[in-house]
Amino acid sequence: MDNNISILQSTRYTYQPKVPAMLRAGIGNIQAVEGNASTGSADSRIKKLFPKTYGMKEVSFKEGKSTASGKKQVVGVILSGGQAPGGHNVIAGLYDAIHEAGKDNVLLGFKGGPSGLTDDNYITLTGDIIDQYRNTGGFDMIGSGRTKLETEEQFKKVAAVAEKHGMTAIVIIGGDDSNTNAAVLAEYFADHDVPVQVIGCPKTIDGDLKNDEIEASFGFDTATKTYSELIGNIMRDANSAKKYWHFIKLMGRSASHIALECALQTHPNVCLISEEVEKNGTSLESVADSIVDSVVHRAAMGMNFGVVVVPEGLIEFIPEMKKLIAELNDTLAAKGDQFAELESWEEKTGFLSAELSEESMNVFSILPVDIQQQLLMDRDPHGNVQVSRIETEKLLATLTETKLKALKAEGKYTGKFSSMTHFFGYEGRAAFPSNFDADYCYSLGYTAFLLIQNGYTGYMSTIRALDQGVDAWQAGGMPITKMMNMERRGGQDKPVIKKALVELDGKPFQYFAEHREEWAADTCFRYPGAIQYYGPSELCDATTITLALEKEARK
Ligand code: FBP
Repeated sequence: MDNNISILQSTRYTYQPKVPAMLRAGIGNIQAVEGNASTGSADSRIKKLFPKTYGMKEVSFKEGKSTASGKKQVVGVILSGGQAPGGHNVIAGLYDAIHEAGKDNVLLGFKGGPSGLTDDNYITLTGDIIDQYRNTGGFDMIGSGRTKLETEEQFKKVAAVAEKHGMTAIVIIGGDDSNTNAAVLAEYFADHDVPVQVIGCPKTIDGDLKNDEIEASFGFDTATKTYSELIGNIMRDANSAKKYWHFIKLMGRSASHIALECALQTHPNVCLISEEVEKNGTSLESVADSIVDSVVHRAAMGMNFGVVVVPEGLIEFIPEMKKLIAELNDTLAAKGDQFAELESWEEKTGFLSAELSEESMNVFSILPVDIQQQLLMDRDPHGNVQVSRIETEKLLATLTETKLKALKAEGKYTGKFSSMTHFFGYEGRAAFPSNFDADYCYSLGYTAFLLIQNGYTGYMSTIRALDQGVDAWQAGGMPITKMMNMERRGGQDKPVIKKALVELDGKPFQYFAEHREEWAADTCFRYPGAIQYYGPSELCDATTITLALEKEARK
């Protein structure tokens, strides 16, 4: 027995991911079928920026004699951005397809994300290495990083590295920003006659890389199941001790898909949905008031406990905070070096009051200093505010407490309020992938190779019909440019993949909206428990409630 390996880990090594029936025909018996030209983006600037890769045809695969090239393939792969359960299985599926197609084919794993490609930091992935990571979480096989590939110098370096290794293709496993990198690199290569194809795979626990072709990004299933287990445990504790209000912030940088799915799984007393807050133009004060209403209401029924779920991106959707953050982003993008040289906090706030609008400075001034400082922390390389480091859950717990004290002084509230704050984020990103993510990811990796073998570039690997059984899943590819629009990043308009936010007229939100009052007033907590990997299919292979409700809506 190897004491360094848990029983679950060694058992998961031998799990055989289930793949769609069409992929079981074997690599020589899978045919690419081209569909319509993709002309997704409404912004004409995308077409201009991607003259070589805009408007390419959609691709699907079906059983039939392959017409793909039999040339030797040397493929480089990177994991990019935040960890998401299943990344190792994408690489395993890619590896197995590559070696099924030709024993001389090679898979190189570039370490630490996109910078591994520019710095030529790689390992050759062998069967022995792959077997140590099958069906495991994390990205530790080759690591990950957030370097943005955008300069000509970087593209030239990648082209030189590719030439040195005789590479035929690069697979970028990442979220919206990383797949934007993939699209930009594919366009550069096509424009400069660099004979290297670029294929993306849709990763992110956030669930916001979603559209007609990408029904779910991988990792969302496992991460939401992990958080839901933890929330359920806290609910049971709260319902036992009956003395705390738990404020739980959940990861998900912009969109509230994670919070919504976890709410559907667990039925918290309050769950804020950022997209609704933005639509209603709800101020920070009013968000806190809505929580206070719930606390007061439950206290009146003798329940001085409860659970509040807060999406980590909320802060960017509250109108006055959104304006403040946009101004801070522009200021830091233009004068970040100057700002960094200021030593004292007084100097920094003085500098900001000269740069920000009066309205934003007023908002900034009333925030607790911790939150002010968190709002000023470095942006990530893609210009995003690091919302995982902003303690919104503490801000809301503090505001709630302050308001309750005032109500108590006026004799309008007689309950007891004691809060606990939690942040669940990193706990879910490297969990053992659920069977769904293990199967989905393996198929995505396998399909990425089919796209390479059939000569495509600038495509994302897709697996569709995810709400049906694995047998019926459909493998294909979609030009990445179809998913792009222009957004303001780092003070400039940039082409990026459009983030899919929670649709307020969509079935998952509607279901939540219909039930939240009942969940607020009563104790309807639901306890999903831990992810099950072995046992009856209805227990182990169930996907998210979000996917199930979206399926219902399509009927
Ligand atoms: P990706 O978009 O790269 O998948 O990452 C998403 C995420 O997990 C967010 O939910 C979170 O806000 C962020 O990464 C945290 O980033 P970091 O790992 O750099 O702390």
